[in-house]
Amino acid sequence: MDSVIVQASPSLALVKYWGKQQVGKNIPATSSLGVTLDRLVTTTSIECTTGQDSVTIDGVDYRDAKVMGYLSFLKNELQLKDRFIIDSSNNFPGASGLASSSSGNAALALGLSQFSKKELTQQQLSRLAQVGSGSAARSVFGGFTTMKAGSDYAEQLYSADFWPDLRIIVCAISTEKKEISSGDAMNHVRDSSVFYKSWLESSKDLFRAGLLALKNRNLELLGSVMQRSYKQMVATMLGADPPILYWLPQSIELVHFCHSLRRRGIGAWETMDAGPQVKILCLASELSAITSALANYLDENQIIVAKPGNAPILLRQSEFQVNAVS
Ligand code: 2P0
Repeated sequence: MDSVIVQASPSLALVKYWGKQQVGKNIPATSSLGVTLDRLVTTTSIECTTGQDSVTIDGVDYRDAKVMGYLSFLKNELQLKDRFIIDSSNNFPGASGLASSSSGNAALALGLSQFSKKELTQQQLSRLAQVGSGSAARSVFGGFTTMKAGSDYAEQLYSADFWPDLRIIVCAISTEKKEISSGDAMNHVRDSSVFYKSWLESSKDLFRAGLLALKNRNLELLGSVMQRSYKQMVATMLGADPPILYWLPQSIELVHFCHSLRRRGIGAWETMDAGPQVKILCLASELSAITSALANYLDENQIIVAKPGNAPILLRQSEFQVNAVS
């Protein structure tokens, strides 16, 4: 039977995509800057079947309207008549704010594209992935990426080796599935937040400042931009009606933890997304000081140290010609 196995890693936003110009294709209202994380991996196997399409994520049947709609879209775009058994698993908590939708949808787009006769460029693949999830457009690339406001694809800015001593500490505070998805939260914020318009304005400066900080590999500058980006994003949620709050007590504890390290001269720069998890950027030279201190708050298995990672890869395919992504 024809099958593929692909792996992709999530894209963490340093400057946030938060809001859509167009909902169906996830056209972003703000420009974002992302980094693909190496240690977090989604592995997706896809095989043809004579039965019905099925999708399993982390062992759970996921045949909901969003996932099946995206699958139909991909099959249509790739002119695939087959039916598929799709089984995806994350080596990190899914749907809890660790960007599993970015890696999951990028893996699905790459995997299914292998069944088509089309040779896709990475830009075409990014376009396909974005329809699944905005952030998935960035996950199609390794290293550092941008997805500009109004665009239907993301681009790579720098490869994974651009900043060798950058580390990203992922603090998995909770494994609970979040109550409201990122997409629903974005739409709710757009429709009801008193801060949404000013967020769209301020995010333009944040994107420009983030690009400059990254170009100069200036962590202090990048960290200060990240601070404003995630906190202003959260402010739009607090300004919605009813407000949305993803943070848990431990999220706030870790935000203060990072602030106090910085007061002591240690560069621990946190960011957060649509969930309670905290991610901390630092330099390799300060990693052990930060992780030792973190051990007072989290168990070892809640701390994942990542580096900038690579683009999705094809692990295995059988019985058909593979079209490489060029
Ligand atoms: C990001 N997030 O830039 C932002 C920051 C969360 C906060 O993209 O609706 O699953 O599928 O396009 O990509 C997570 O939302 O949302 C996300 P949809 P997605 O990474």
